[in-house]
Amino acid sequence: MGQLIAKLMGIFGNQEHKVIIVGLDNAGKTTILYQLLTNEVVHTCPTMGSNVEEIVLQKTHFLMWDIGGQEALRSTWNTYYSNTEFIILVIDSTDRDRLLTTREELYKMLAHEALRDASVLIFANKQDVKDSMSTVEISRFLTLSAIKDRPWHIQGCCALTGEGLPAGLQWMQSRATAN
Ligand code: G3D
Ligand code: MG
Repeated sequence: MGQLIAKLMGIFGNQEHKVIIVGLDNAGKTTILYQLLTNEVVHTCPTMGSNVEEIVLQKTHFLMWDIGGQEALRSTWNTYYSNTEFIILVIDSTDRDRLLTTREELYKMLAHEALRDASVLIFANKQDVKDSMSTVEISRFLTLSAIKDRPWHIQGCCALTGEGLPAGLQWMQSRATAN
């Protein structure tokens, strides 16, 4: 019975898909979340706990958890993992110095049992800044082509204007309805 209801909800698009937004502090996670929600730039503060918002795209409901990215908080990320369908990894494309740390955090997440079935959307944010790293450069550094056990997608974006965000969300929506 429960399965039937779940299936019917799937057909009618009322199923909620859990998304966690992760990435180092200052990457633009909170700005992305509120840009998606309101199409406006909000004044953000470093996120200490988490922000959670529902975003609906063509009847697909995403429950998005924006988790604080400071070093001290990264060890708490795994408390948010259960039932996650999508990981949005936000990268500050201007932050060359910390791309290695991002890479380590990415592979730690991919190795986590609770995230075994999660797809990954990578936002290469701050593409508006001159000399920011391109999606090709970031893909190479993160060796994304080696990820064969799940769907992944990298999308360049600018959270301040919203450019690139709809395309990323669209990818998630197509994955969500494909499952
Ligand atoms: P976080 O939630 O990942 O920690 P925030 O990051 O959303 O709080 O953003 C951190 C800073 O980066 C903010 O600047 C924000 O305005 C800026 N930012 C976010 N996205 C972009 C972008 O696409 N381009 C540019 N140029 N800046 C961006 P402040 O100055 O408020 O700390
Ligand atoms: Mg934040």
